[in-house]
Amino acid sequence: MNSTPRDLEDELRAVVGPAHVLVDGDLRAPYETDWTRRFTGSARCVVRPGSTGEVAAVIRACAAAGAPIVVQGGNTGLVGAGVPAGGEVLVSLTRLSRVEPVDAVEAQVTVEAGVTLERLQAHAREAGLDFGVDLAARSSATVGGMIATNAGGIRVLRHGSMRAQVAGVEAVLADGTVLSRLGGLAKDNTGYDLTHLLAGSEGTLAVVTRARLRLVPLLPARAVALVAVAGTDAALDLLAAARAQLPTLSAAEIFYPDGLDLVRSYAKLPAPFGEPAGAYVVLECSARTDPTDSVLEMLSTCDAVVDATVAADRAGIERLWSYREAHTEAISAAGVPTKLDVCVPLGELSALVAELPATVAAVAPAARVIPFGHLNEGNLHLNVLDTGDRAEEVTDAVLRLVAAHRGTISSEHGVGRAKAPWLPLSRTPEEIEAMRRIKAALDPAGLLSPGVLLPG
Ligand code: 2HG
Ligand code: ZN
Repeated sequence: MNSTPRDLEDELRAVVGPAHVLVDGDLRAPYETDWTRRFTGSARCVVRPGSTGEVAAVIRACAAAGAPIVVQGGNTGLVGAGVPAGGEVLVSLTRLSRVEPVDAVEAQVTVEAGVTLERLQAHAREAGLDFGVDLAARSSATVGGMIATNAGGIRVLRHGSMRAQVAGVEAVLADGTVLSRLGGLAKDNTGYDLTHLLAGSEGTLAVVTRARLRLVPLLPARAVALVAVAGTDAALDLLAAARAQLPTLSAAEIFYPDGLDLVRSYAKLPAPFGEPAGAYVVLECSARTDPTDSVLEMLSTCDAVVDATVAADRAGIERLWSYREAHTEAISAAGVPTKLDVCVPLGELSALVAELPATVAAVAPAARVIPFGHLNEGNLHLNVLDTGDRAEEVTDAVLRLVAAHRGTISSEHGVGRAKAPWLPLSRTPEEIEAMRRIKAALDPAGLLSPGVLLPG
């Protein structure tokens, strides 16, 4: 027989201490709504374990009570996977915040799941190394959440996404079993790669509690160019020139005039150029020695460049990046956006961008779509504002358009609750069935993140 709610909360208090079981609505509230204010639901309670052993005991207690669980890191997710749909026990991992010393010979480090990206970066840099993934939410996003979503960000071009950085994990299964694989061997062909299966599983298969992460060389000399171009096709010509001529290229990002307007009024930034342009590209090169000359040479020979400004000092670099990185906050300040994080082959990018306004207008005439994102991967963040009560219709129309352009409905934010109904646009019935069988094998009672990823 299932325990009563009272029994479970008492058991959880016995595991983590009374101060770390939040039942009161006011205390739960910050955990119950996502950063965009788009997803919200009440948790049965919030539990804050402080160690892997406590996570395992919490999960065992929930499993015995038949209580569903949702796991949360820094609550910076954008697809509703880290907030409750209603009634789950919310397991917050922010107290798992220990970092081990950097292993400089292996260029690896073991950290707990609740460590923020910013802290991981600082820790690696103190040891003369760096972490290969970087993204705008670095001050809050946590390692566990970044593994669960297989986060991407602005350096995928150089180092790949989160999965590529993870050499091993420690994780708790739905019955409380702890899997530990933190040895970090460079080559290990001993069967199924459970680590990489958990990367991108969005909390549906296990709870990641620690990770062994690869580190990359620290490249302190940077040069950033903000480039005005005529439109998406010209941006792709610039990307091709940058890829061919700049071996130190570490980021290539794109945004458009509507996004620039929002960012300028939100962040009080001046117009970057005398004349408005059709699109804007941020290029960054990172190296041991100043890469500015090679950036300037590439820009001076590329016909796609209409205007450009280059910075190599810290303040200038931050200023140029802020035109791109402030998009998320500027858009949220203007309303609650429907966020569609998609990826198409680069050859389809221009057509997708051109067709978006009419596709959105056909189902939500008042809506406006603000595209921006990671040019190198063809990964656009389509943020749609003013959808009114038509968010679902907009999502459907845009994701079908993306699929028609041979794209994927999620590029780096995950599927979550937001896009689970549309998973069949990106995965075959056979693939979805295989995923269901994996889920059923590892979480037969369906307690971990119900409603996330797999369509209902
Ligand atoms: C980024 O690239 C993030 O800045 C957030 O992935 C994207 O806000 C978004 O839609
Ligand atoms: Zn992104």
